[in-house]
Amino acid sequence: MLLVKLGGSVITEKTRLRTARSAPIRRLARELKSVGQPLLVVHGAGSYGHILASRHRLNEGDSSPGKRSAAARVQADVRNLDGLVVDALNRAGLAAVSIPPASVLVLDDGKVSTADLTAFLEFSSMGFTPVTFGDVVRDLRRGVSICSGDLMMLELARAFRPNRAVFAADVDGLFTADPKLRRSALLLESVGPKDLGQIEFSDRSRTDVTGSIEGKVRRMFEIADHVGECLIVNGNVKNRVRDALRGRRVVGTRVVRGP
Ligand code: IP8
Repeated sequence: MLLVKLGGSVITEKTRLRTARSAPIRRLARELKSVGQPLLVVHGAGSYGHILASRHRLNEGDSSPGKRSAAARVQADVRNLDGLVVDALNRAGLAAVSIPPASVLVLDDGKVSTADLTAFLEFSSMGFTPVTFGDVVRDLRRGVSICSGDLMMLELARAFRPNRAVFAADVDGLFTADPKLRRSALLLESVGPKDLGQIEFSDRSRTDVTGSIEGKVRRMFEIADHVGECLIVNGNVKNRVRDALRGRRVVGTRVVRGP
């Protein structure tokens, strides 16, 4: 079993509301098909989720009517993006089925309270490719909150112990600083908790309601605990996701488990 997350910045124009990047979605769908192994696919929300979720502070609880409509709007938007991804995967021949987090998981103050992953197990054992994504979900304390695709990666990694988890990002991997801001930033071949000190995290990703890059990297350390290998690679480079999933040596960052 292989686990892959298609990052929101690869499959959408992150700063343009509800704008999908159709060509990369189609290419990645073909790459995933060509891997030829059972897959669990997760994707980010990109501009279908983060812009409105951050504008309406959907991660901070309270269920005023305004917030409720915004939550419903964002939930509908991420489903529209998911429809595009699932459609591309089906056209590529993967028999993709969508399993929205809001239907199978409840949070409590942002942490998982209950998760029923039976649908993933059963669809997967029939040869389907389950697809899930960052979503607006119920939260016992906050009313609703945001479940990131990364949290779904962790839940699936824990439950299925895949051989490999691959994160498709819009850069080559994790750098010592933001490579889009600093030309001297160096790509880290491997990163573990003890390396965090040498990374300069910028707060450029303010619209990212699911947290900072540092928080995402910390989540990856948790994921690395449950998988054979955990990698961040550039999803914009043709065949890199395919090769990484196949276990070939590719440019990227290997995330190693914590102590
Ligand atoms: O893009 C965020 O998921 P992510 C989900 O995986 C929403 O962090 C609704 C903003």
